Amino acid sequence: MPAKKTISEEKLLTNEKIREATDSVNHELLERRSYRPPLCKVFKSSYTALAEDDRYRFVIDHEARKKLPHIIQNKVQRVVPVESPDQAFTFAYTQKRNIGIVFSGGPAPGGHNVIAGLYDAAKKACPDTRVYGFLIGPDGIIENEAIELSDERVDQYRNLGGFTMIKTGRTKIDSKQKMAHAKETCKQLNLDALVIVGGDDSNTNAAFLAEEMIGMGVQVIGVPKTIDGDIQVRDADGRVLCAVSFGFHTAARAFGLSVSNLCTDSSSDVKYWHICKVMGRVASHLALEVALQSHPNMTLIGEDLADYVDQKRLEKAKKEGGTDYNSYGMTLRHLSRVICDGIVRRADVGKNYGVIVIPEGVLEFINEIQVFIIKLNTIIAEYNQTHDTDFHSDFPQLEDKLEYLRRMARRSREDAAFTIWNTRDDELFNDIPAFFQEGLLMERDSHGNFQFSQVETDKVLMGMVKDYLDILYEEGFYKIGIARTYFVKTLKKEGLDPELYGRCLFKNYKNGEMLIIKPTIISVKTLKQELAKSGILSEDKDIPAAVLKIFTYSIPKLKTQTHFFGYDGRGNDPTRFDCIYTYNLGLTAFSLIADGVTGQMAAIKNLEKEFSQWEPIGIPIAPLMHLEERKGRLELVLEKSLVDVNSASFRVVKAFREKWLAAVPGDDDYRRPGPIRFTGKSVEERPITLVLNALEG
Ligand code: FBP
Repeated sequence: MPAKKTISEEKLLTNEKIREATDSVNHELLERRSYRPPLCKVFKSSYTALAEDDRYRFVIDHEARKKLPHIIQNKVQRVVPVESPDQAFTFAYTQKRNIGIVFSGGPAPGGHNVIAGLYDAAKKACPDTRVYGFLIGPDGIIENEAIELSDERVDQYRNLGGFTMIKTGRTKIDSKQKMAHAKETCKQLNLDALVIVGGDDSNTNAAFLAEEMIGMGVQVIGVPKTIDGDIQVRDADGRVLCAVSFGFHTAARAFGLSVSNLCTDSSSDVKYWHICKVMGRVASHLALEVALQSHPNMTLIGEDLADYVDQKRLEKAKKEGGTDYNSYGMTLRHLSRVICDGIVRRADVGKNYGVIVIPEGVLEFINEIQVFIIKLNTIIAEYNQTHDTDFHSDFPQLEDKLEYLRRMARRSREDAAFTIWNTRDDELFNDIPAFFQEGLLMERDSHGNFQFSQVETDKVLMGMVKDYLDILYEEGFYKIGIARTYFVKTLKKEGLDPELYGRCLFKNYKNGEMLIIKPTIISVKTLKQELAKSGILSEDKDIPAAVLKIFTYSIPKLKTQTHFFGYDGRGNDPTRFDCIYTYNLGLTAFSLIADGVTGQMAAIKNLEKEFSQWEPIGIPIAPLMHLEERKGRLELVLEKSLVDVNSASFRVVKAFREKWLAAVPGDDDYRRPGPIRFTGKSVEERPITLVLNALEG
C-alpha cells in the first residue's frame, strides 16, 4: 500500500474544514445566543407600574420585625402596564440610573438571562443607564470589583448556562466592616439600585442590604436562584407566589437524563447497581423531580424519612404505658435496611441491578446525624468565639479534632458537668468511619451551612447496605432468583430430573416463576448437605455440574457504581423554561427598580401554568425570614421550602414506588425524558413537580 501523505501541522490548522469543526463558536451556540425569549404580556407595554396586592398575608417573625423595620411592612406588588403615562411618571421611569447586579451562591442555569433582561429593560428605558456586574459574587461589592456591561458582553452570554459572565461567590456580608465596604462601593459607583441574584442566604443578604441602604437611596432587589428549588414562596394562606427558583428545571432535566441513561445501561448489562447522589443541600426537590423524570428503582426523599414513624415500636411502648420518642424519624441503620430490602426483592426476581437516587442532603433528615451536625456546629462556633481564632486552623488534622472532642467528653465525665459533647456522643462518633467523621467536622460555608456536597453520603449509606447484605446472605435471605425455564433447560441438558432437584433446591418450586434457592443453602457444602438430605446425592458423589451452575448463578455479587450529579447540571445551558423565566425575571427586577421599591424579590406568579398566565410580581423579602440554626446560633434567614410530603408530586412518587422498584419478573418501568431540546416541540415545558402540585391549587 502506498504511504499516506501527511499534511503539515500548519496546513492542518488552516484547513477550512478543520477550522470549522474545531471552532468554539458552533451552530448551536449561535442559535442559542440569537434566541429572544417571549415577554410576559405586561412587558409588551413600554412602561410598567406597581400595584400593591393586599390579598396576601405573611406570619412575621418578631426578630425580622426588630432587625428589618424599614422593609418589614412591604407588600406583594403586581407589575401592571401603564398605557398613557403622565410626564412625571415618564420622567421618573426613564431617568438615567446606575444599576449593579451580582450573582451569589452556586451557579444556576438562566442567570445570564436575568442580566440580559435587566440590561435590555434598563437600556430601553434610558440608553444612558449604566449596568455594572460585580465580579466573583458579593466580594465584588465589598471590594468594588465591577465591570460595566456592554451590548457585546451581554449578547455573548444570552441563553447560556453558568455564571461565567461575572462569576459568582459565596461571601456573606455579615459584619459591620463588610457592610460599610459594600455601602462605600455603592456610593463610589453612585448606584441607584443593586440586584442580588441568589438563594436563601443571598436573598437574606439582599434584605439586610436593603434595610441598611434605604437611607442612601439605594434600592436592593433579590432574584430567586438555586437549582435546589428550595425557594418557593407561599403566603400564610398557602397561595403560591413563586412556585420554584430558576435553574431547578434545567438541573433536574439534566440529572433526569443522566439517571435515565444509567437505567438504560444497567438494565442492559444487568450487573451494576448505580448509586446516584443528586444535589440539593437540604431539600430533596431535585431528587423528587428526577424520580418523576426517569423512574429509577428507588429514590430516597429526605423529608419523607424525617416523617417516618415506627408504628410497631410506638405501639409496643404504648402497651407498656409510655411513649418511645425514638419511634419518630429514621435512623441510618433503618434506612440502610430499607435499601437492602429493595435490592433483595429485585434479586429474588433475578434483577441484580438497578438505580438508586439519593438526595445530597439526606443525612440532614436522619436524627442521629442531625444531632451530630448541630452539636458540632455549636462546638466549633463556641470555640471560635471563646478563643477568637479558627477551630479548623487550630486543629487541622482529624486526629487533633477528635482529641479535642475526647477532652470535652472526659471533662463532662470527670466534672459530672453538662457539656454539649458527652461520653455517649464520643462513643457513637467513634463508631462511624473516619472519612465520615472528617466530613461531619469539615468547615461550614460562610453562611454556616453544612457542606453536604463534600460528604460521601452515598459511601456512608452503601457501606452499611453492603454489610447488611452480607449478613442477609449468610442467613440465606439474599439470592438471585433463577427463571424456571432456564433451570429446567439447564438440568435437562445434563439429563437430570428438574422436578427432583427443583423441590430440593428451591423454596418456591411449587409455584414460583423465578425460583429462589432455600435459605439453608448458602455454600457448596450446605448445597451438598441439602442434596444428601433429600436422598438425591450420596456424600461421596460430586454435585452435578448443572446444579452447581444454578447454585453459582444464585449467589449475588453486589457491584455498585457511584455518581454525583450536581456541578454538571448547574453548568448546563438553560431549558427554554429557564430561559424565558429568567429573562422575564430580569425585566421584573427593572420594573421594581423603576417603580422605586426596595427589599423586594422579583418573581413570576403562575409558573406552573401556561406562559400566557405568567404574572410578574415583587415579593417582600423581610416577611419571609425566620430564625434558623447557623454556626451554633439562631440567625435570621430566608425560610427554605422543603418537599411537602402531602403534596401531589410526592404522593404520586410514593404511589409508584412499588411499580418503579419493579421487583417482579419482566421489564422495568424506566422513563426516558430525552435530552433537553432548545428548539422544536418539547413536551416538558416545565417541571413535572410543578404541574402535579398545581393540580391541587
Ligand atoms: P445555592 O443554594 O447557592 O444555589 O447552591 C446550591 C448548591 O448547588 C447545592 O445543591 C450544593 O450543596 C452546593 O450548592 C454546593 O456548593 P459548592 O458550589 O460550594 O460546592
